[in-house]
Amino acid sequence: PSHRVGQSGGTDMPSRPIVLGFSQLGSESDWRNANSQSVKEAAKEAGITLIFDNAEQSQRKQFEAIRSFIQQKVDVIAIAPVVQSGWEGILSEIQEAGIPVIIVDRTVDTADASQYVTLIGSDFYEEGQKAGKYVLDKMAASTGPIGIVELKGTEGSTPSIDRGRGFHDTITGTDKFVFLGSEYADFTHEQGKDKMRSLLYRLGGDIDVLFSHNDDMALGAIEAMEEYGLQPGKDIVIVSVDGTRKALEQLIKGKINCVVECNPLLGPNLMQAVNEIMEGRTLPKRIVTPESVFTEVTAEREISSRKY
Ligand code: GYE
Repeated sequence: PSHRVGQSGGTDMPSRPIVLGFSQLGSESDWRNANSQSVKEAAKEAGITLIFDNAEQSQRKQFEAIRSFIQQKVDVIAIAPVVQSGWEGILSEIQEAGIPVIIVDRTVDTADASQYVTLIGSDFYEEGQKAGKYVLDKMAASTGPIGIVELKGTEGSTPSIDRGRGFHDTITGTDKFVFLGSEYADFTHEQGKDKMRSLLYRLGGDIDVLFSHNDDMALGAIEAMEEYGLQPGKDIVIVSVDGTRKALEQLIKGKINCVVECNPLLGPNLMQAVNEIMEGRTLPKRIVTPESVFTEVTAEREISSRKY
């Protein structure tokens, strides 16, 4: 309601391009790079001037970028937040400057929902549930005990918290599954490999299932398993999230068993929201992206049209 509206809205006003400041949290994964690319392309297409900042997984750097957007008097600020806590102060600073905020991808756990206009992103809890359901089905014939390990993403980030909860809520209650261990691996290939290596060292042949919170970590884990002398996808069932081209390739090869899709192409949705805010329209508080699940059977069909 208190938003600055319509530099480009009035009919006799000379229109200048809308300026959007986007604080991207990092470049840790293929998903993230596809997301950044999508935002840049969509801005160009919409004729919106984009000021893009990559915070390299640092919340402090996100605050610095946002303060510079405020100084530059951008029209709208979009934030893809690295972790979900600690945003209230900076969101108040933006609010005082009268600049509308769009949260993209991950969420912020502010108590005051008026601190942002809308949140555009996926339902990570549901993604975790989908991963859990796959494991239940895949292991239906086995009597257990089935040992599960988890490669978690960034500590305190919404996708890691919610995917973990969705997965655990789906699996628990069935006592044939045993959670053997989990490690944070920051959503990167490198750490996925490192942390899988230590899980294997610690637990070895007791591991039957890996739930990886993203594809990059799963790809790293595959390398660690092969070095250890195990066959990924056979000796250890692997379920991952995102649906990048590289992961779908491994799915076709049978080294990953299931990939739950998370759609990074949020650019067009974001630009539409920016335009609507500038036109003074009211937006829904939450814009959720529809997504599916890929297995060996469906990966082949999907991969031909994959852009990332
Ligand atoms: O799954 C992961 C990335 O926030 C949904 O972040 C995003 C996640 C995505 O690093 O690959």
